[in-house]
Amino acid sequence: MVASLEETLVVIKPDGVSRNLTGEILSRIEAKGYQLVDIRLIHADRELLASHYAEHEGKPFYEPLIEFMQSGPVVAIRVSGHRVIEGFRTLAGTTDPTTAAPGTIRGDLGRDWGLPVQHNLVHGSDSPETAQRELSLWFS
Ligand code: IDP
Ligand code: MG
Repeated sequence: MVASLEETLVVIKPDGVSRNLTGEILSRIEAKGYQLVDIRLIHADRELLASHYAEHEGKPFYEPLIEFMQSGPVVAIRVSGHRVIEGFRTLAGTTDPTTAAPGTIRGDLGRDWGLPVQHNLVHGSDSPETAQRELSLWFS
């Protein structure tokens, strides 16, 4: 029996788009073998971001995060593949780009800029439940 296909939400954050890394990031997802199912360039509003990042409300980086995510366009992508949720988070690397492993998107392309929120290029859903919720928010 073959495990069922999975979908995840990837968002290329404003730093990735403004640094012209959209193609590089899409290319890593494609080269890994995942399918791009849908893609949108969006200027996200506060309502969408507050819902997307609800779990972080009250944390010290919450307001800077919401402002950063509104600072320019982002690219939202619906990506599919077996174990793609876990697989994309492995491609992305850990949250802090300074210590993210070389070979990952954050480790190769990101760095610390001394700001209250980490500019780490990409978001990826972290569980099947989160992926469903986030995909319906960004692709409704
Ligand atoms: P993730 O994106 O690796 O899943 P989360 O913990 O969900 O990380 O945090 C959401 C985003 O908030 C991160 O990608 C990063 O931009 C920012 N962030 C998280 N933790 C910190 C922190 O301790 N300092 C600054 N920014 C943070
Ligand atoms: Mg997260």
